Amino acid sequence: INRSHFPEDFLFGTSTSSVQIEGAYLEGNKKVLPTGIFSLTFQDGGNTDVAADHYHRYMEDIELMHSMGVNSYRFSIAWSRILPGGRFGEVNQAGIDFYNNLINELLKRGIQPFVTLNHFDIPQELEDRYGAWLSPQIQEDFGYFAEVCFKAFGDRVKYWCTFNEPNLMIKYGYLTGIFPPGRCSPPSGNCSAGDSAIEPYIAAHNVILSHATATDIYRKNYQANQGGSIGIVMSAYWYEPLRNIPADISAAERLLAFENAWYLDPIMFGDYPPEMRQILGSRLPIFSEEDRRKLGNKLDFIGINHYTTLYVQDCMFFPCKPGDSEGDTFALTTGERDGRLIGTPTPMPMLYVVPHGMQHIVQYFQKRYNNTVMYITENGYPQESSNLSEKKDLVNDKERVEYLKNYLASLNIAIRNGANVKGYFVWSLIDNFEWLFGYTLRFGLHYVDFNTLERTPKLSALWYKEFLNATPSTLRL
Ligand code: GCO
Repeated sequence: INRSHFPEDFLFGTSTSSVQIEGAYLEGNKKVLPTGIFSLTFQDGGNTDVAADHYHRYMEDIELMHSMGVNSYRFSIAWSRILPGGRFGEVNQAGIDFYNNLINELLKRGIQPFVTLNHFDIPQELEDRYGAWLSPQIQEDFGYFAEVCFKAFGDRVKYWCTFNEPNLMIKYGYLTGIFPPGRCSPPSGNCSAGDSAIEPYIAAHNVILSHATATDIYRKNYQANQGGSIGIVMSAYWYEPLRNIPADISAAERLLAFENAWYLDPIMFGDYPPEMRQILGSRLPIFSEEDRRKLGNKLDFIGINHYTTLYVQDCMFFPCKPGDSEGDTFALTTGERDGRLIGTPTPMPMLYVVPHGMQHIVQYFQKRYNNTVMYITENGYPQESSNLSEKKDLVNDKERVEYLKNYLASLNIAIRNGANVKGYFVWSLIDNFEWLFGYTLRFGLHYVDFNTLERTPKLSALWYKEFLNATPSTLRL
């Protein structure tokens, strides 16, 4: 499989996010990190103060992209670099300058910037002042931040993602409590905070309306002149029924609705999916008249972050152990049951190699959302890295090459079946800070030595270059 099997104007790129690569955490008038907790010390003693030092090495990183021959790059803008105080007032020129330089240098190499406005991080002040996503106040603040970015960068940026994986951000931040701000709600997690069990739904409600607010601003004031498009990125697993019985089949469908349609149905069709309302009743907020006017047909594309597939087991009709199901979904996921593995395990828990999941998740979105334009905004493979790991083994990442090849082949089938997919981004350009795993998992096409910060292409970077440089004529040779 290579580039020539995909449409000619297809975007091929790599993906990163600000917190995970930039470092320079207090430089350029930036305020202490995003919901501070992301600066916590992780198991290997790592934090995000330096990360991959991309803030100082972005020129070198652009060269890495250029030498692979990608035509686009997905990255995120740190809200706290642009508005360190989080609120109206001073726009931080140092932050604007950093992203301007990055964008200009990318364009000089023919690389299209594909920009995410929120990749989990927010200015701490918004959390301190009003509880961030729990307050409707954030809708206006997010709209303001988005507008500052459209104004400053929109003459050159043609692809905007409002949110990265809000489904995961809310689930981890407000349901299980393993991400900032660390709040949790029953039925998941052993928690005392947020015991109302409605916090995740309130926070998500505000995310959805924040997306709509930013999209309205873009469409009204910028899109006609700037000619770009705007969408949202979901963390999208594929799910397969564990047993071939109706209960498990509908559990898998229910879980997909709880994870994706939770956000995409209101944005596209104006209300939450019936599957959720049925279970949650009045715990699911209601959109007011005014909210409703903002919703419906509120995106130009869907971004899909896809890594893996899991089995799903019903817990509604065949109750699982208490606390076992995924939140309120009455569904239990697993990669392995009675010795039956869904795919090859990887060093990341619950990440199995199941290439055909790519085709299925894409076709699910194709069908449910009328074949709206889609981008695969992330797809990638983790390597374990301990103090004893050797660079020479880590750069020889054959498993990643196999993974990428097979997932791209599966994506290709979906496209041949009519799915309107227009681009694909590997997670990630370089090894970086992997949230809960710190620096112990590496997703990069390039190896980063976190002592010297030196970058080295892995086998997968060389493979991607070959994949991208193939033309029908080199193929025939
Ligand atoms: C995301 C992802 C990335 C991760 C990647 C590997 O939310 O977009 O969490 O930031 O690093 O998915 O887990």
